[in-house]
Amino acid sequence: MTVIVPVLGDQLSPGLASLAAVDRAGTVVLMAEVMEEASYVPHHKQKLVLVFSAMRHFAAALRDAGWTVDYRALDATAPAASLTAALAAAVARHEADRVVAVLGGEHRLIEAQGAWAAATGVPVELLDDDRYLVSPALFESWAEGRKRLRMEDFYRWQRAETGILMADGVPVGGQWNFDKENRKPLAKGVRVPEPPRFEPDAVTRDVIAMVETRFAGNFGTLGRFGWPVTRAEALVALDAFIADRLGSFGDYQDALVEGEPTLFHALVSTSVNLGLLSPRECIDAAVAALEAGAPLNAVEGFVRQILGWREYVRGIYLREGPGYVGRNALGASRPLPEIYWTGASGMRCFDAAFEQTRDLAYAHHIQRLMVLGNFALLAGVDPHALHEWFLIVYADAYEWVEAPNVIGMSQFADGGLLGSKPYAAGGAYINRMGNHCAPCRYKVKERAGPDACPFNYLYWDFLARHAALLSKNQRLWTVYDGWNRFTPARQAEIRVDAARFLATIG
Ligand code: FAD
Ligand code: DLZ
Repeated sequence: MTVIVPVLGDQLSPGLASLAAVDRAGTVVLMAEVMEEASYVPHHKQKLVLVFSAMRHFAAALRDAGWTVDYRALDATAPAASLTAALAAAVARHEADRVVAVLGGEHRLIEAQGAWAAATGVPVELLDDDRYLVSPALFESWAEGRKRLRMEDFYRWQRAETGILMADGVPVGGQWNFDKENRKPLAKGVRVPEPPRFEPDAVTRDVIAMVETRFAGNFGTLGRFGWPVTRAEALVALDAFIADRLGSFGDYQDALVEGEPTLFHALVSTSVNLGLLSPRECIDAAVAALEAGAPLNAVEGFVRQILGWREYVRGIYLREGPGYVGRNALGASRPLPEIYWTGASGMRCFDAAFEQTRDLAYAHHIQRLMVLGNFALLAGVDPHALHEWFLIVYADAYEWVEAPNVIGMSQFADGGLLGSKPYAAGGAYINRMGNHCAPCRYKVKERAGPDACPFNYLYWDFLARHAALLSKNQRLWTVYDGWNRFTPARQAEIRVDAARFLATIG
C-alpha cells in the first residue's frame, strides 16, 4: 500500500494538511519542477529561482525528517511536462494505490486536480488548504447575503472572530483602523534599515545556472537575487522586520522614496505565499512586538494587511471563479504599453518602480497601486494584459492574490466589487507621498503642455472618459465638481495633451 502526496511549489509547509493526513511509512512525497507551471506565464527569472530553490531545500528538509521524497528536477533527463503527468508517472513508478493532496491556489490548478483520479487511475483525496486563517466555507458564511463585500467589514469581523488586537470585545486602542496615521512621506533624516539579503548557496546557484540557460529570454535580472529560500531564512527575514522596521511600517506605509526600494515594508510575501512562513506567525510576531512597545498604528497596519487584505482577496478570488480575471467594467482596451517592459517612460516614479521590479522582482504596495497600476488605469490599459504583466514580474505573484489586487483594487475592472471608487490619482498625490518628482524630467506642478506631468492630464482625461459612470459615485462628486469648473477650452486642452502623450507610448 503506497500513497503519493504531491507537494506543489507553493505548499512548502511542514504542517501541510496532506502530510499531516498520512503515515511517513508507506508514503512517497512527490515534488516536480514542470514546464507547465514554469511557463503558464513567462515568470520573472527571480521567481523561477525562488520557487525551484525553495522546493529543492524543502525536499531536503523532508528527507532529513524521515520522509521518502521523489523529486523530479526540470534539468533531469525527461522531466514531466505537467503536474498531472508527473503524478500519473509517479503513481505507476511506485505502484501507488492512493493520492492525498492539498488543493492548489489557482482555479487553473484546482481544475487540473479534479481530473487527477481519471489521469492516475487511483482514488485522489483533495484536502482544503488550511494554511489560511479563513477557509472558503467560512468566507462564504461571511459573504452570503451581504450587499457589499468590503475588506474593512471583513477585517473587523475577523478581528472579532479571532480576538486579534481585541480587548474585552473592543478593538485595542479604541479604533479598528489607524490608516489616517499611515500616510506620511518619509521625514528628512530618517534612516531606512537595510533588510537582510540571503546569499545564494550551492543549491540556489545551481538553479540560477539552470534558469539563466533555460529561461534566458524571461524578464528580469538575477544578479541581486537574495530572497529567503528556506524556513530558517524566512524566519530571519521576519525577525529583522519586527526588530528593525515594524516600528516605522505604519507611518511610512504609503511613502515613495527615490533609492529606497523596500522602505519599512516587511518583505514577507514571497515566504508566506510559498508556505515558508504562516500568516498567523507573522501576525503573532507583530502583536508580540506591540506588547514590547511597538506603536499601535504600525502593528495594526501590518495585521490589517495579513489578517485583512490577504485573507480577503483569497476569499474573493475563490468565490468569484475563473471568470474574474476577464472582467473589464470600464471597457479598457489599450494594449500594454512598451514602457512596462523598458522602463523608459521618462516619469521618474514609473521608471524607479520598473527598475526595481526588473532587478529585485519586488515593488512595494504603493508603487504597484499608485504608480504602475494607477498609470495603466488612467491610460485605459486592457486589465487582462496588465493582470498578466503583474503575474509575470513579481516574485510573490500567484493569481489568487494578484488578480483581485489588479483586476479589482487597481483597475476597478470588477465594477466596484472590491473598491468603492477607482484608485486614480494625478501627479500631486505622487509628489505628496515622495521625492520622485524633483529629479523627474516632467514638471509635477504643470498641468498642461509637453513638460507637464502625464499623471496630471491623464487623471482628468480618465475622469472625463468615464464621467457617465463615475460621476454618479458620491465619493467622486467633489472631483467632478473640479472638472466641471474648468472652462471648455481648458478641458479640451487636457484631452489633447492626454491623446498626444498616449499616442507616444503606443
Ligand atoms: P508589506 O507591505 O510589508 O505587507 C505585509 C504583508 O501583507 C505582505 O507580505 C502580504 O502578505 C500582505 N499584504 C499586503 N497588502 C496586501 C494586499 N493588497 N493583498 C494581499 N496581501 C497583502 N501581493 C502578493 O503577495 N502577490 C501579488 O502578486 C500581489 N500583486 C499585487 C498587485 C497590485 C496591483 C497591488 C496593488 C498589490 C499586490 N499585492 C500582491 C499586494 C502587496 O502589494 C504585496 O503583498 C506587498 O507589496 C508585498 O511586499 P511586503 O511583503 O513587503 O508587504
Ligand atoms: C510558480 C511555480 C513554478 C514556477 N513552478 C512550479 C513547478 O515546477 N512545480 C510546482 O509544483 N509548482 C510550481 N509553481 C507553483 C505552482 O504554480 C502553484 O502551486 C500554483 O501557482 C498555485 O498557487
